[in-house]
Amino acid sequence: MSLTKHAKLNAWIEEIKALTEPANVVLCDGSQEEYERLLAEQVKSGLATKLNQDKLPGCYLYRSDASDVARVEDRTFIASEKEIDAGPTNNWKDPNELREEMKALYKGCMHGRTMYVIPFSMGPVGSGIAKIGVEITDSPYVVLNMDIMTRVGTKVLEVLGTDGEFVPCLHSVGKPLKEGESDNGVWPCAPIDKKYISHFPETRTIWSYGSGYGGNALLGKKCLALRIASSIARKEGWLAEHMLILKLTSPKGQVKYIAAAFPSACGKTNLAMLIPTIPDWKVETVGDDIAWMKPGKDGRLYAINPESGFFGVAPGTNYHTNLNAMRSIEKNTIYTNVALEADGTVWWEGMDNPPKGELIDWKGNKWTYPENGKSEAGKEAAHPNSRFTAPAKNCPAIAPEWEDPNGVPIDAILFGGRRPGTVPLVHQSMSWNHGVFMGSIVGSEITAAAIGLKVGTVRRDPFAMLPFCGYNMGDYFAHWIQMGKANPDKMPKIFFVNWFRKTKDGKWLWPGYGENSRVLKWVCERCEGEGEAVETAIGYMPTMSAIERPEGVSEEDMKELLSVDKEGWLAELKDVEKNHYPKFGDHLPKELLEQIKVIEDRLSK
Ligand code: O2Y
Ligand code: MN
Repeated sequence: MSLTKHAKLNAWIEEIKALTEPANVVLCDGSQEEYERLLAEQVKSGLATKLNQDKLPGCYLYRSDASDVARVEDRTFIASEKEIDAGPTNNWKDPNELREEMKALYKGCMHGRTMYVIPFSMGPVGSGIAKIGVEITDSPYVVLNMDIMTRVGTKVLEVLGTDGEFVPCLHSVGKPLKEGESDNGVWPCAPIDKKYISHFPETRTIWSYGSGYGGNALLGKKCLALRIASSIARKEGWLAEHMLILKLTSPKGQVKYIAAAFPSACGKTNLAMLIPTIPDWKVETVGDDIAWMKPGKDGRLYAINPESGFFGVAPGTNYHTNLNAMRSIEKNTIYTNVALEADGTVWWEGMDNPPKGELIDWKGNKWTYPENGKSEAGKEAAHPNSRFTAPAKNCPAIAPEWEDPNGVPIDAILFGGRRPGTVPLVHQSMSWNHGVFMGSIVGSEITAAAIGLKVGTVRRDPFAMLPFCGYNMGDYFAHWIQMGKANPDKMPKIFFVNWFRKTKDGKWLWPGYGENSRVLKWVCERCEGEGEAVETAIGYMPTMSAIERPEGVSEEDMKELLSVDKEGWLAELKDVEKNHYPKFGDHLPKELLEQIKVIEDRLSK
């Protein structure tokens, strides 16, 4: 009997069933009963641990295989028909060859397992901005996490109707079970050279094999909401971005919405949940990772958070760095690869207090807190990429309109990175194209020679989209430029922020965290046509009195934070011109090269 009313979906389910040969097939309804039943099965099988239900109600812990702990960029492919359409920054494979290669792996890969069919919506169900996906997976962990991170179930099928569009997302852990075999409490996955995270932009399909972890397996997130959606957005005239969304309310009650893109390790989740230090300002969260922004009838960009949960990094999260995240993960949360306390609570490096006693680390071994309080690299109790999956509605600062199907109108876009030198605390672009230039040069300075780059050089991550752009990044820049053409006056203002500026002797110049609200206040004022600013060679910058100094920041510090480092910028522009832009060849829009010239000229005056 057919599982749904949608003929194409039914045919796809049958095709995958015949290919992967599961023991049985379940259509997920997204109900609480289904979620709890699955969790109970997972605890029974030894794959999940029920945490202390008095202290962490509804919370569970998973430990993954040691080889399956993060996104695998080397094994992530954009299989466009033409190689040039994947561009210089993606791994390309011929789609037909890749399909054959993967079909051989998928053949019989679900033996002994249940094949789950998960209809999900990225964005509020039925929203004009939302997209529907269907993930077929043999991983109950994926079903549970998708339940938190996306809107799953019957309502999605109703919107899909008999012929609605959906993105087929196929996933298998790549570990078929022999007759009578079970996982025996061990996280199933395939070896690294058998892992594939594949995207077929022309057919809008996703095939993932061999990993059960995070972005490799929860296919709504990076695969659909960024790689496939960015390619769709280019064709349809909107933007699918790796951006948080914030709502700010001034003491006068004026509301501004800000989207912001930062490379990893720049405190994106902390900014998304910031608690302001400036009196009577309110900051609320709309999203912490992804923004889909579409022009509305009035020409403004309206953004939705396509997700419904947070998949955040645990280490470093504490009541000081991110109170709202800590509150969000006190209930109904799935923890992955954090350490377990004897009382059934969790611990990770960078928590507020040392552990209460001996722990079980993320590998399942006994672990004792080192006397100097510092975990040795590679011997942490919690894996550095350990995660929490928590419902967004748990967040005390979630904005009431975070599920508005129409989205929220974006007033400002921020770009940023970890830049100890050159880049000031904040500067505002002079035009849309100047803002696109800012996005295109985003990056963080290399602090350890771990990745084969020289310490002190900038590792560029344009728009924080390097691993997530589903097509040629030169064309992506051009798409951004194009987006500014229809209604230039209605587009968000663009800013570049840098919370990570240091003195020459290595002292932080800016305290960051809640104090960043001072910079956000200036951004809001600029959007109102207010906020004292001076025009400089690199853009508009706040005057010395425009941003009130936080405690501990001297006038000298502030001067340095708000100065234009002429030599540094000239070197930056040279680096962009010589080492960054040439990668994009003739797909690089001329408007970006023009920006280099214009800024160079202004600096040389
Ligand atoms: O390691 C993973 O699989 C997750 S990566 C991730 C998760 C949440 C938000 N952002 C990211 C990212 O890599 O940008
Ligand atoms: Mn992210």
